[in-house]
Amino acid sequence: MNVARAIPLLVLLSLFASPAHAQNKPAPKDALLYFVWPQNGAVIKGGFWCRFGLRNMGVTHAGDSYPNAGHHHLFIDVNEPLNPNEPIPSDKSHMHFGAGQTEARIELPPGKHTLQLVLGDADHYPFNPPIVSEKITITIK
Ligand SMILES: [Cu+2]
Repeated sequence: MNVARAIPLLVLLSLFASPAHAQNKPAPKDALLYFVWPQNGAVIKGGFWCRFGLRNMGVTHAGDSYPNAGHHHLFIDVNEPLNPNEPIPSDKSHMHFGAGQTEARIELPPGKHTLQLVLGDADHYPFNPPIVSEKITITIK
């Protein structure tokens, strides 16, 4: 894309982005998001069940704005920092579990991969403070 076309697009995008979300929903300070499985450093053969752990908050469906509750997101091989002012993207590396799932069957190509959990609110925004797990590295054989 050339610069002349890129600039109006950026202006347009920022116009759409600005009125979005007045404030991220508050999360309890003691909320803890973690991997039940796999553990950091795990070497796994083939597909696996990834199990999500959450303490001191609840799991609900996307679209449900109960206080202190959200739905899980699994980031696979994501290196960009989390932007708290944007909804969590939805693509192959940002998986949403909007039906309230607490586990998922994951198939990844052989090699090293990073996994990280992020809790999102009814509208897929991170909480304040963001509730994220440790970023773990696993190896698929
Ligand atoms: Cu979501």
